[in-house]
This record gives sequence, structure tokens and C-alpha cells, in this order.
Amino acid sequence: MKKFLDLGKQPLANSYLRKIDLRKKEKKFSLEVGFDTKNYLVSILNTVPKEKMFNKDYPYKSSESATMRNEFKKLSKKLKKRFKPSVSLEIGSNDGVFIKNFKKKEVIGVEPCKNLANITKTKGYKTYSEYWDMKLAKKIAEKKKIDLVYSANTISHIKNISEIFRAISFVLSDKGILILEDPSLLECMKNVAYDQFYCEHIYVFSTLSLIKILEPIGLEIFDIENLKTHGGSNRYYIKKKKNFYYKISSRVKLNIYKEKKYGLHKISTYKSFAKKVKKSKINLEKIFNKLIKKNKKIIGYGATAKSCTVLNYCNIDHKKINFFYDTTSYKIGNYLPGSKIEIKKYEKLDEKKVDYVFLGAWNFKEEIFKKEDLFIKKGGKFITHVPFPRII
Ligand code: JHZ
Repeated sequence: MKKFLDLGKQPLANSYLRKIDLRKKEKKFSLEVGFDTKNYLVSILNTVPKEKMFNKDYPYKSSESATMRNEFKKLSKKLKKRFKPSVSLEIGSNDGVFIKNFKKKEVIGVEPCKNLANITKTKGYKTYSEYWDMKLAKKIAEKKKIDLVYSANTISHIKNISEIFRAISFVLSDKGILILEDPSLLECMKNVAYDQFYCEHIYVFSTLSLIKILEPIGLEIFDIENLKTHGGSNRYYIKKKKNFYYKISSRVKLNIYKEKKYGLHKISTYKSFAKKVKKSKINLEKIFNKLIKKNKKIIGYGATAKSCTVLNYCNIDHKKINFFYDTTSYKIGNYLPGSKIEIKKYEKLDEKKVDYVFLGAWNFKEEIFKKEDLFIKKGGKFITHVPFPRII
């Protein structure tokens, strides 16, 4: 594993502070990112125990954005039509944004964060509030195997990756498929979106790395969709190697070609990415310092986990950003970790009250710009760091 990026000392990204926590010293860990030259896997080097991150107080709810609600609805329709599963399983079912599109007896959720699992349980969906592993796989599918396993933005969060895939392979029926959706390393590199790295994102996958990981488990990718969600994600369709029911799409080759062309198999690519990240930090700091000198009022939009990395790495705190707007009830009234910026209940942007808005949720830029069209028309401005720091 070769280290290529150092994002400094960081607090836990989703550990929002209560007012009474503000005076306490926060626990921080070093956020470093490395590249495994053997299996092409990019991962953070110091991991935090899962119980510290994914527990009964988990604040992220997938259904907070209209974009994601629509995506999950469209996807569930498409999967039901294409694969006709009699039983489906979602690993990381969050607040049920995906499983709610299925009939209750046809879907099972797995969600270790109890506050979220309770939401789907009370709606009548079978939900295991446990971490995904072989023990749980056996409990769920000892007797009846699963036709479709779906997991979005979850597998990249789990450390013991080989066991995770072995457990998935165990639950799958012979014709069963796994659909995996996670941020794309290629898009992360192209967008200099270094904020995809934080404690929860243990891995940012490429097609190249997944092929290497799946191979010894007897699994293979047979199709890939490139998505716009979360700043550029890939949806991988995976099957057992001995399942010849599905042909391997030319899109798999195409993705391999694109990744190799960009150099995702070479350490030199990651070293040059690290240089771009340093430049991005300097330029974002310059923008903030210039605006603050001019006494401009800056707020943030979308108190994301990603923001934690950017704010702490670029020394942007409550002295520079007045507050963040967010729609998530679990976050409102609390403070962003490290930067200690207050999170307020979302209100429509008003150019008379705010000069500049830092886009914490840059991945929802289109949705946000649509919502705030009046603010933009009246001259309100946004600050973003993706793909390079600028005012828009
Ligand atoms: P969003 C989380 O990351 C954590 P984050 C996790 N590790 C992961 O992988 C991804 O999700 C999937 C708010 N918002 O999705 C809602 C508004 O307030 O970019 C959310 O707090 N108004 C599991 O946190 C945040 O922004 C809006 O109009 O980086 C978005 O968070 C919109 C659109 C969003 O994920």
C-alpha cells in the first residue's frame, strides 16, 4: 500500500457536535490515502471502528434529496422488470428509500444504524439491525437464497471486504445477482473531489480494483452503468462466474479502457492527483480570505460528510462560514465536527441576508440551483471547490 495523500487530522465526518460538546476536545484521526499496487485498490490508511461511526445516532438519511428519491424509485422499477426477483435484499437500507418501492414480503433490509432501521421496521419491512457479515448472511439465507442483492454507498464503508463479498456470494441463488453502487474513483480523480475521502469511505472503487477483489471469490462484473449521483458513481452488476445466464456487456471493457487510459493502475496518477489537491486547497483558502476581507457574509448549503474533509483540510471554520443550512432533522441545531459551524434549519436563500453560499452538497448542484433560482437571478453567488475552487 503506497501512501499518496495526506488530508491532515480529521474528526469523524458524521459526528455532529451538540452545543455542550463545543468546549470539549474532539477526537481526531489522521486521514491518509493509499494505493495498493497489486490490486489497484485505493483506500484510507487508518480506519475507525465501525461502532464509532454506524450506530443508533447515525445522522444521514438517504431520502433527504429529491434526486435520490427519484433515482431509487426509477431503479427499483427497472430492476423488477429486468430481473423479476422473488426475494431481494438491501445491505445498508438506511431509511428505506429503496426498499419502500418493493412489496413488504419481497424485500429484506440490513441496516446496523438502529435509528434508521427502526424507520423501516415500524413501516413493516423486515429489517435486520446488524452489521453485514457471514454470520448474518447465514441467518438470512440458510434455507432460501436471494435473487437480487442491492447495496448503494455501503460496501465501500466496510473494512473486511473479502468476507463481505463471500457473505454476499453465500446468500445469492445460482442465478442471483449483486448490484453495487459506489462513487467512481475515475470521477473522483477527474473532479479533484478529494472530499470523497473521509473516515466512512474506506475505499473508493474502480472497475480495475473490483475485478481483482471479486475474482478469488468466484464473482464477476457483467455490466456497468456510469451514474451522475454522488458526484459520479458506478453501478456494477455482478454475478457468480458459473452463472452463464447473463452475457458480459461491452460496457465492462469500455470502463476498463477508460480507467487504464486515465492511469488508475499507476501510482504516478495518484501522485499527480495529490498535487492537484494541494493546489485546490490553496485556491479555496484564497477565495475565502478575499471575501472575508471584504466583509462578505458566507453561509454553507448541505452539511455533508464530505464537507468535513474540505473544511478541516482548508482551515475553514465558524469564523469564515456563519452557518450551514440543511434539511436533515438529526443535523439541525448541531455543529459540524472540527469547524464547529452551526447547522440551521433550511430556509430559502435570500440575497438580502447572504452574499455567498458554499456548496457542501456540490453533488446536488442541479437540484439546489433549481430550488434557489430566485437567489441566483437576483445576483446571489455560490462557492464550490469541484472540479476547481471558484465562484459561480
Ligand atoms: P450527501 C453521506 O455522505 C454519508 P454526504 C455516506 N458515507 C455516503 O456515502 C453518502 O452519504 C451516500 C442536505 N441537503 O448525500 C442533506 C439539503 O440540506 O451529499 C444532506 O445532509 N438540501 C453514507 O453527507 C446533505 O445535504 C438539499 O436541497 O456527503 C447531502 O449529503 C439537498 C439536495 C441536500 O452525502
